[in-house]
Amino acid sequence: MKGTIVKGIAGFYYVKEEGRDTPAFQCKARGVFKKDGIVPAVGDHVAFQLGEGPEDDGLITQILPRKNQFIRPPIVNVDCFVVIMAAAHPKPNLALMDKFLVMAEKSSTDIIVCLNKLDLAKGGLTEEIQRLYGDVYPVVCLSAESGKHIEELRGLIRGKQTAFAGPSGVGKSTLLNALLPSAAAQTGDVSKKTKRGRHTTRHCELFDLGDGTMIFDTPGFTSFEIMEAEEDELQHLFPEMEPFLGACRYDDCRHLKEPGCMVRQAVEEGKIPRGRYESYKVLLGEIQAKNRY
Ligand SMILES: Nc1nc2c(ncn2[C@@H]2O[C@H](COP(=O)(O)OP(=O)(O)OP(=O)(O)O)[C@@H](O)[C@H]2O)c(=O)[nH]1
Ligand SMILES: [Mg+2]
Ligand SMILES: [Zn+2]
Repeated sequence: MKGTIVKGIAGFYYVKEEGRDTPAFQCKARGVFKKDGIVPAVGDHVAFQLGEGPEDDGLITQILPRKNQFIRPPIVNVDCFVVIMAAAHPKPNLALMDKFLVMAEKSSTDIIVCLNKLDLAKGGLTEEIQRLYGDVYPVVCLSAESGKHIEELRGLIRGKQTAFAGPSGVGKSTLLNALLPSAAAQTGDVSKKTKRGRHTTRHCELFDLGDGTMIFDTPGFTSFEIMEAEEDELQHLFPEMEPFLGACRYDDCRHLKEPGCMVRQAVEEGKIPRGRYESYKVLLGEIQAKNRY
């Protein structure tokens, strides 16, 4: 039988059979993977056998090759990232948004930019998000709480194993519940004092919306892994820079202060949003600082 790991608790893995609306089977994974250094993870596509009796555990016999994998949170096979920020509470952090987008680009997934808490959006924010990202990514502005525009998102993630990325409190679990009420994922308010989320979601779980659409609920990504990008790779993780690459005077141009830089010229001419270019510079600085150690 073929299926997908949707949850892992204390040495047991819960495997949902492919294309069936039956509950997940409780399975063990025997030593075979340990010797290859592979730990089964939520999102894994596996081959498994049922136990002999109805009370017996199943057995995972094979883990199919992974498309990508993440450490924090420990999930694999992400087809699509919905990078989420809130219009307020917590207030939007575009630099962080760009960091998540770079991580998603590096793992070669589809990408959707999502502004949640549309009901709290003030003057010009949605236009600003559209201006910054609309040329390279699908942008959805919605309210998970009222359900406004969530069908637009549902259409974009159909058939994909999708992860929501974004800081605590932006509404990842609320959005999952809006798309799939039976998920009944726990949500938490945003602290009045620190204006931050409370890290409500503690475990990774994958929910089945039918039609091959699956959504991970996760505790949120740490931006740590992003810095595994190489210095000269970063420029390729900003799709709007791509048309201008290779035309700079110097082959190894980092698009900072070098003369004859076509990327900087494109920024001056308004062909690349300045905010995105500023994020590129910040991330490049972080990568360079890391490489110095
Ligand atoms: N006003 C408003 N509040 C929302 C909306 N969506 C979510 N919230 C609220 O935002 C708070 C945080 O939502 P969660 O879904 O727990 O956020 P999360 O991103 O899953 O947070 P972590 O699990 O901590 O990473 C909750 O109080 C929600 O009710 C929305 O569209 N509008
Ligand atoms: Mg959550
Ligand atoms: Zn350049």
